[in-house]
Amino acid sequence: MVAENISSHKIEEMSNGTSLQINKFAKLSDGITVLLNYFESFENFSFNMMQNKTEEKVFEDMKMLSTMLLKGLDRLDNISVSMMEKLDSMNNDKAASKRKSYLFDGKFSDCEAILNSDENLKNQDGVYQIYPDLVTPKAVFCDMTTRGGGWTVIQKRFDGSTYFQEDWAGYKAGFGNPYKEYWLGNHAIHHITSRTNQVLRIDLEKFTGSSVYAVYSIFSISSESDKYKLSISGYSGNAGDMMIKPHNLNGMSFSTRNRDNDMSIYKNCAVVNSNGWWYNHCGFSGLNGIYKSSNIKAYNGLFWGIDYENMKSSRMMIRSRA
Ligand SMILES: [Ca+2]
Repeated sequence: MVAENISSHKIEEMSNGTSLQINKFAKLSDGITVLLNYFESFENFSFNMMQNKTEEKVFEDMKMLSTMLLKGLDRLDNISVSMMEKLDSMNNDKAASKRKSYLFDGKFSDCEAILNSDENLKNQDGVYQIYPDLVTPKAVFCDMTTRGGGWTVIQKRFDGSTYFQEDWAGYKAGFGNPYKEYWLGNHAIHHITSRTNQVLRIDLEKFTGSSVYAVYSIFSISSESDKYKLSISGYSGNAGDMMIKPHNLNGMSFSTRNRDNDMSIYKNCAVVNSNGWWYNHCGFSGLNGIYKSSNIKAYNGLFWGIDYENMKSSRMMIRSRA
């Protein structure tokens, strides 16, 4: 088919483009026009097919036509993914130039500051040293890849190798191993999130194989004297918003097994859920509980959702908001 060749040529042209210039949009819009013509040609084709043919022949042609249509849809899917990636990349470049990086006396305050100091570190995920409070060094895992990189990972779990049922002091200081599983520490998170406006990104991997994420465009926690109170809003993503709806954790204090700061007068949600987290009358998120080896529904595990589905892995990370 001529139409097919034209569109595949266009698609190749579009997905091979590496430049992020605005004029790329013109090409994408051309591509959509070509695709629309492509589908129109299918329609004409199917009409012509019906003329003067046996039932069997029509059936055969219809089969061929549906195969071609599916191929076309597949291509459309690829195009939209490639468009989204391009847009995303453009937005990230624009945002990166607006974000502030902090370097005091050679001390990087977070992963973003490290990435901003050396663009060769892009895509170099790994453990780096930062000074969240500008005084105390801390080893941290930096995600230098996801959506432009520069993410300071504040929580990472994937195999249950780290004990997470720590008390207030433990959650304050942080624990675990940044090469493996860990909690960065409320003291550090407070300092990073109070210095500049931060975005929180949560990546979750399910036991069923799918990966989902939740982004909150506003995220910070207050000081220890204010019980590391959570400020969170602006959800987007496909994991479902389990921090604000259906249980609002915005404005809630942090609780641990030895500090009951939740809104329930009957229980300490942190004890019920075997973790340290922000709670209202408990909630539908808790990523610091006891690691489970299946997607069992349990509220003392690593759960996200109104049915308490347990996750295979989780990563919480922050970066400044442009
Ligand atoms: Ca309580």
